Amino acid sequence: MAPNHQYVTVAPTECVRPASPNSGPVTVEVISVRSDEPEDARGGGDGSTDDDIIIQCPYTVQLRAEREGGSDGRVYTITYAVTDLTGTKRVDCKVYVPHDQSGRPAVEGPGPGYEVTGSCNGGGILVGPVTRQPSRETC
Ligand SMILES: [Ca+2]
Ligand SMILES: [Ca+2]
Repeated sequence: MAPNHQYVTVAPTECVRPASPNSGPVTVEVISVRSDEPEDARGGGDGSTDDDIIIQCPYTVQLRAEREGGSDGRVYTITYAVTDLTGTKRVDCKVYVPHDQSGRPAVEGPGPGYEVTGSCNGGGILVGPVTRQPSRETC
C-alpha cells in the first residue's frame, strides 16, 4: 500500500482461503494486530496520527497506510484465530507499507513497535473453509 495516511480495510479472506470443501464452516476472530513502528514516532513521515490500527470485530481490520520517514518501511502483522472442524489455528497475515515507491520491500523491525489486542469474544463465520496462504504484498 502507498503511504498516504489513509485507512486500508483488510479482510481475512485476503490471507486465508478454502482448504477443502469438507472442512465445515469456519469462524475467524482477530486476536491482535502488531506494528513494527511506534504509533506516532518523532519526526516526519508518519503524519502525527494515532489509531493506526483499528480492530472491527469479529475479523475486519483498518490499517493506516503510513510509515516513518527515516526508517525501512512498516510491517503490520494481523493474527487471526481460525476455527473449523479440525480445530483452531493461529494465522498471521502481514501487510507491508514500503518506505517509498522504489520497489524495495518494507522490512520488519527494528522496532520498537506496539500491539493492539482484540476483544471480540468469539469469531464471525466466514463463508467456506479456510487455510493458511502465504503473506501478500499490498501496494
Ligand atoms: Ca501514526
Ligand atoms: Ca520496519
